[in-house]
Amino acid sequence: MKKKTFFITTPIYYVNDVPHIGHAYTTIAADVVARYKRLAGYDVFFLTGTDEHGQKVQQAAEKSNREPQTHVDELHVRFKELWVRFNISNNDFIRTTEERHQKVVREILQKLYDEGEIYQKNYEGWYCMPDERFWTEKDLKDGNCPECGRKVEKIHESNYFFKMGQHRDWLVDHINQNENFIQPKSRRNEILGFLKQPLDDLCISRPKERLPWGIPLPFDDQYVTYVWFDALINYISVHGHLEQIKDSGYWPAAHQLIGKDILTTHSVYWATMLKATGLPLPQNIFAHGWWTVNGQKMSKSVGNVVEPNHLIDQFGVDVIRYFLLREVPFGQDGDFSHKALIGRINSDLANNLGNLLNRTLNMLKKYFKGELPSPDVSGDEDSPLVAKSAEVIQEVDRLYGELAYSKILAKIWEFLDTGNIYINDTAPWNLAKTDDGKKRLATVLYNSAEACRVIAILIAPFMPETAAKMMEQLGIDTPVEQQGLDSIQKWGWIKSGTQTHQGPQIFPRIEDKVAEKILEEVTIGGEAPASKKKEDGDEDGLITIDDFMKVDLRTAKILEAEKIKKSKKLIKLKVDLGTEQRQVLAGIAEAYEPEQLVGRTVILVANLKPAKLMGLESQGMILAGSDGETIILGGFDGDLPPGVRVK
Ligand code: ME8
Repeated sequence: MKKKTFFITTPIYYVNDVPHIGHAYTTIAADVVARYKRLAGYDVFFLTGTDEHGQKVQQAAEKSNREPQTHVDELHVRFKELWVRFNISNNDFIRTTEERHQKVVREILQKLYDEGEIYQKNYEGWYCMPDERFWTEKDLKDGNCPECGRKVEKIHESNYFFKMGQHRDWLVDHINQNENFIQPKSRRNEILGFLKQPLDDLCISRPKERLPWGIPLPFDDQYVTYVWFDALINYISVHGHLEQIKDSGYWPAAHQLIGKDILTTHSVYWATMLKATGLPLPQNIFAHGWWTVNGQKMSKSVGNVVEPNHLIDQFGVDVIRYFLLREVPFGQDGDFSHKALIGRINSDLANNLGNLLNRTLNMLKKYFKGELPSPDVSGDEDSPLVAKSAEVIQEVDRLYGELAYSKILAKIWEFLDTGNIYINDTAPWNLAKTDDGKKRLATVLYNSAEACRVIAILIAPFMPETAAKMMEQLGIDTPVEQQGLDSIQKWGWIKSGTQTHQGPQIFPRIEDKVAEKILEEVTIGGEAPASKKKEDGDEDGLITIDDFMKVDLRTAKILEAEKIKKSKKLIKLKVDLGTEQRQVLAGIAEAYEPEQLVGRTVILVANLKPAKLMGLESQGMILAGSDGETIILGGFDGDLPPGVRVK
């Protein structure tokens, strides 16, 4: 029988961006569903990729003296590599500069042009250069771009327009009739609110003289295609020519996952483009929430962009995959903090998950030399365990329909608790004391091992490496993918006689001291210094003199210095800035004694937002150099009064 198909997508990310946890979030979320549906027997197509045209790419390429194509060929790899590290199981990776994509964009443009859905007109209006978007006077917010708040420019241009406005009533009906088309509900209402206003036609061209880096319009080579019109088509160009899309079996998509920032382009531009092209709309567009870091917006200028490679190095892939989807209900905004991450590792992963597997394997080793016994003697405690398994499996399946990741994990953890309670209630250590008890013990440990296997299958979409490790320790050679969801529909798949091997703890606890150290480091060093990016999003890492001058560096004289009791690294300083005194916490306690510091003149970042470290406010940061071992304060080889600007 032909398998049912299932197509799921992420946005295609701007190739200029350095991938961060926001991008990873959407991609991991899509990956989890793709993996689950494969386990359920679907023929899954999971697509991600990069958005490679447009002004920002052109400008960045110019700055680095390269052809745009060379530039994007190099940059897109950062996304590909990160997805490999995150075990993302995408079936394809589309790039908008590929010919397979461009030809479908041209095909659609030509079709819409021939059918009168695209027309040319003179346009006068406001243009936001960074966002590459046109706005009308009424759209502007305080005279600036309503989307990003930056300055707009008045533009007079002849351009091509897609007759988007005529589709408004139809689109409103479609949204009303298809409850799942836009999720969550709050976002759906937002779009319905937006569609109460008249809908403008969409400018889909940019004159080549202003912006050559794009797909030329097939009917006028003086223009290139607007980057969004080009990019959205990736979701279907991956399936081939227009005629092939319907036959591919993968369109319409089951889910298109996006962040809330790009909801309008997907639920309005994309929907009307599809309608005009004669293709069905995706079944679901899910706009998830926004991640902040320690309560702050992730920003290149603040330098708090969380760099996923760094997190993977420190905590492992599965921990990050788990945390991102467990911590925040999908659809709501979330805050990333190392503290919350460590909390989840210790409570959910080390205590609950690790504990059930360890206890089970430990007792199998102790009482049965690691060999799984036959379950011959059933008892009162068995049926609640088996019943809970069935309930959880069913509920998890239902929750996948809602993309309720956090609830899915909570549900799986309910079963974990049931497993741990089962062991407590049956008390295998007591059963082991008598011959009769030993027969019952065999059943209890068989069931515990089967519970571990069911859990491994259920968590596999979220934590594929962990699931594989669990299977290995349980002595099961059949890969999770081959066992599939079918294998957990009926209790008792695992075979008696299987030789289990207790291995190292799959999630060791992060001890308090280690946790404290990690937290201290991230507070002092910023969440991920390596990921600092320029405000304008360029990847060359160079800043202008104006950027540099934004940092207000001043000479500061240390008046007082004192160690902070609970911290190995921090020293509390009182510094004189000439016009005022400040309290500054510096991570230099391992290198300097307080008495060595008093009287020195150091360099202070005077316009840094105050931060709280160990409950104390730090009103600035002093500069020091470190090779990882030695820390040496920056200073001057002569005397300067406090408060002098350093540049
Ligand atoms: O918009 N929190 O690409 P993009 C959560 N190329 N998700 C975040 C996030 C955050 N702080 N930051 C980014 C584009 N994302 C276009 C898309 S699609 C045809 C074209 C995720 O690189 C989220 O999925 O700016 C968001 O929608 C996407 O990255 C934006 O990626």
